[in-house]
Amino acid sequence: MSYETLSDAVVKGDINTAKEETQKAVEAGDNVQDILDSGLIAAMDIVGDQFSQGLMFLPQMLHSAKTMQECVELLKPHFQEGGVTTKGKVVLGTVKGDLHDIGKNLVGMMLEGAGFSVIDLQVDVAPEAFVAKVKEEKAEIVGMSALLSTTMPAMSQTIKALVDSGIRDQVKVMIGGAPVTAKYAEEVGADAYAPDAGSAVIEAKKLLGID
Ligand code: B1M
Repeated sequence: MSYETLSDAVVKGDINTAKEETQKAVEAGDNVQDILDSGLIAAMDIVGDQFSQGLMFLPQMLHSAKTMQECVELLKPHFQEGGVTTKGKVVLGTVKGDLHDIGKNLVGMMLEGAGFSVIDLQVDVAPEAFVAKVKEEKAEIVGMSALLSTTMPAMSQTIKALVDSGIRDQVKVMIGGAPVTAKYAEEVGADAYAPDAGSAVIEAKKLLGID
């Protein structure tokens, strides 16, 4: 199925049409991952390009983001495989200085759907806040998201904070976000990098030795 109307609606920030199109696709039995990838994420790429070219400004970008988030809410129940959360605890957040949360939310949703327990610290999360939550929850994984090249260093600062607090060897670190690469993950000493939400689940399972 083509998701042009859906994509267009997200780019324009037309929440009603976007939600209608998402609902239609769900009811038609479309694959949820396809709706997400070809409809919603594709729209965000267009938004990003238009913003870079000066064809779109911050308020419109925000409106598109809100539209996408409302559509993702409609897809959410379809990501859940079951309510049991037994695979492990993940403390998740977008790093300090960074307010982008759509990708992080998708990662959290997919992890929960796969049976992980997710503690979401939301956005602009300071290194100390990650450390404190990992300690408090005895989490097995800490997941960090960054969408800005200027906030990527906060990932390495958070890893350093884990080392300084003496718990680095008790928790696995996974990082991701559009500007993040596997090479960067290696450089900063993360245990895993995932390019998208689906891969984040695969990597989280690998980190904990789950098949
Ligand atoms: Co911003 N923004 N933004 N923005 N924004 C980008 C990222 C940008 C690339 C746009 C552009 O210029 N082309 C650019 C960054 C350039 C750079 O540094 N490389 C940019 C900029 C510059 C800015 C501001 C600085 C603009 C300004 O103020 N002048 C500002 C910064 C604010 C801040 O954070 N301090 C800003 C603000 C905003 C909004 C608030 C308006 C809004 C965010 C709303 C929100 O998130 N609630 C926004 C948006 C929407 C975008 C774009 C258009 C879309 C981001 C998105 O949601 N993508 C974005 C352009 C783009 O990415 N194409 C852009 C969809 C999402 C599903 O993908 O987040 O990549 P993504 O997540 C993926 C993977 O990366 C991965 O899985 C996800 C799902 O598959 N993943 C992980 C993500 N986290 C992971 C963690 C993991 C594993 C995988 O493990 C833990």
